[in-house]
Amino acid sequence: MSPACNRPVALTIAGSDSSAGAGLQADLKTFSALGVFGVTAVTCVVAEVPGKISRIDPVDAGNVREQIELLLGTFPIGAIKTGLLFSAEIVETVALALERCAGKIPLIIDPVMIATSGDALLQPAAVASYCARLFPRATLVTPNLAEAAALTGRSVRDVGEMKAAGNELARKFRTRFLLKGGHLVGDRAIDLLCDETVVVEFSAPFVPGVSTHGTGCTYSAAIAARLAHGDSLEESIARAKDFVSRAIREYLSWPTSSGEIQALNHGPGA
Ligand code: PXL
Repeated sequence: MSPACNRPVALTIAGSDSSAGAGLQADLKTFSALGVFGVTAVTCVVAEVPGKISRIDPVDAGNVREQIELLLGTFPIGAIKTGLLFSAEIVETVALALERCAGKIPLIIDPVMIATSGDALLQPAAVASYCARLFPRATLVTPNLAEAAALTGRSVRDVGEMKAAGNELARKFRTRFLLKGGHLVGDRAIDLLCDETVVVEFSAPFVPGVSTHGTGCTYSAAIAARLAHGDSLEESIARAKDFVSRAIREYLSWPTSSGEIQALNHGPGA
């Protein structure tokens, strides 16, 4: 007889990254490394390698909905994260499919809009759907600086501007926002957890010169994994920050004829 299996389960609703450093592949690796069984609802398929996105194809919205409904009806899901949702139609579909678990399962929204390479990943019309349908439902929303600037229409280029933008977003959508300042110049990577008035800072030494492709996906997946284990939100963010910092610090690298390729190290070591 097999022993009782009591791993927490987390669901990622995200796109596939063929190079596997970001997207649902990063989420699954993160879930596994943190002792969580990951299940996936695939929203789109991205043909890419580091630094180059060559094609994105959405999955039919009806199929996205069916994946989510089947999973929610079958597994004891302890936390959900969303990554790249690609279009307004898929954002609306995800919001509808998650209605049955509103308020019952923690929901982390990583509002993926632009890749680290600068390529657009989200159709512009989808931003309004995020604001109307998904942010108000979230336990936490995790924009990077470019996404926070796009959502507020403000410049967000230092810690003071991060605080102002974070408090404004939290007030507007009545939920908490984690603004990720990893792209700020400095010797610390600083993130701010903001509600309407209060700000909690999380920081780690900045690691220069490493490709950060997939850090946002990995970070939000790690937060979801810790929430699925039952940690508080602040504890989950602190442990997720440690996990992503280590994945950057102990990055993987391959020499090729066209230069070095790097990827995050979701562990374990060699
Ligand atoms: O890192 C953002 C991101 C998220 N999801 C998918 C991606 C990327 C970046 O390339 O491909 C599927």
